Amino acid sequence: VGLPLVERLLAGDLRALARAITLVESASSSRPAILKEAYPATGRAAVVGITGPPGAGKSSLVDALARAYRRRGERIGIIAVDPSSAFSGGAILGDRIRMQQHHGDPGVYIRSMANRGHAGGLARATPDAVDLIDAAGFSIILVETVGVGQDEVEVVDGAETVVVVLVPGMGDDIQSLKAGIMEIAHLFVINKCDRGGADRVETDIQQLLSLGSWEGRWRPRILRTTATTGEGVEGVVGAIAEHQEKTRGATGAGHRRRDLSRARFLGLLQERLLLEVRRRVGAARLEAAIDEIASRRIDPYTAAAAVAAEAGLGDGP
Ligand SMILES: Nc1nc2c(ncn2[C@@H]2O[C@H](COP(=O)(O)OP(=O)(O)OP(=O)(O)O)[C@@H](O)[C@H]2O)c(=O)[nH]1
Ligand SMILES: [Mg+2]
Repeated sequence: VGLPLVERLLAGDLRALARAITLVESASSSRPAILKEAYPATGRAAVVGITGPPGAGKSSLVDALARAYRRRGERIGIIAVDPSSAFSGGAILGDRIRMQQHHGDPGVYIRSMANRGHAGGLARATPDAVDLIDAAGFSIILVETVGVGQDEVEVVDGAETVVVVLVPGMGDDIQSLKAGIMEIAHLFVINKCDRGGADRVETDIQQLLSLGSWEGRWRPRILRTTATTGEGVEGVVGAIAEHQEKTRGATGAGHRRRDLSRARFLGLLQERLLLEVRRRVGAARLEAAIDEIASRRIDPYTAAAAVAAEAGLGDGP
C-alpha cells in the first residue's frame, strides 16, 4: 500500500501534513486510508485541550505555553478550533496574526479548523488532525476551542489533558458553568491575575471541587497565570506533565485514553449507521420524518423506530 502523502507526512514534511489535514477536514474519501496509515505512528504526543469563556486569554496562554515548550526543545502543534466559522472568523484571524511570531520556526505547526467537516460529516475532524500532527512527530499538541458550552465539551474531549481558563470577576458565571466544567477540567488556570481578584475565583472553584468525590481520581489543580507576561506559565507546564504522567502511567492505567477511544469509535459507528439508514430509506424519507415531528403529527421516538425498521434495523414502533 503506502500513500506517498502519508509517507511524506511521517517523514515530517509539513506541506504533506497540511494537505493531509485538509483532506480529512473536507471529509475526502481518502480520509479513512490516511488515518489508517498514520495511526500506528500516533499516541506519542501529549494532547492538551485549552478551553474557557471568550476572551479569558486562551490564545495568550497557548502562545505562552508554546514559548515554554520551545525553550525545552519540544516541537509543538497548535490547533485553533473554530466552533462556527460563520461568526468567529475574526478571533481566529487575530490568533493567526499573533502566531506569526512563530513563523519560520519549523518546531511550531499552527492550524485553524472548522469544527465539523465541510461535507456535512458528523464526525469531528479535530481528533484526526491531532493524529496527523502527532504522526508528523510533534511532541505537544495544544487544541484551543472557543467558549465553554455543550459543543465545546465534546471537542476538548479529544484531549488527554483539559485546561479550563477562567478569569477573576466571573462570580456567578462559574456557578452556571459548574456542572460541565467540573467533569471535563483537569487543570483550572486563573488567568489575568495581574488584575487581582484571583482569590475569590479560586475559592469558588475550590468550593465546587469540594462537592465532588475525587477518591482514586485526578483532583483538578488550580493554577494562576498572567499569560501576557508569562507569569505562572511554567507551573502550568509542570501540572500538564504531572497529569500526563498520572494518566499514562501504571496508576492511570490508560483509562483516559480508553475513554477517548471509546467516544471516537462509537461516534464513527453512529455516523456510519446513520449514513447506512439514509442510504436505505433515502434522504427524503428522513426529511419527511423531520417535518412530521416538527408539526407534531408523530413523536420523535416513534419516528426513529419506524425509520430504523424501514431500514431493516429493529421491529419498529
Ligand atoms: N491584563 C491581562 N490581559 C490579558 C491576559 N491574558 C490575555 N489578556 C488579554 O485579553 C484579551 C483576550 O485574550 P485572548 O488570548 O485573545 O483570549 P481568548 O480566550 O483566546 O479569546 P477568544 O479566542 O476570542 O475566546 C487580549 O487583549 C489579551 O491581551 C493577562 O494575563 N492579563
Ligand atoms: Mg482565542
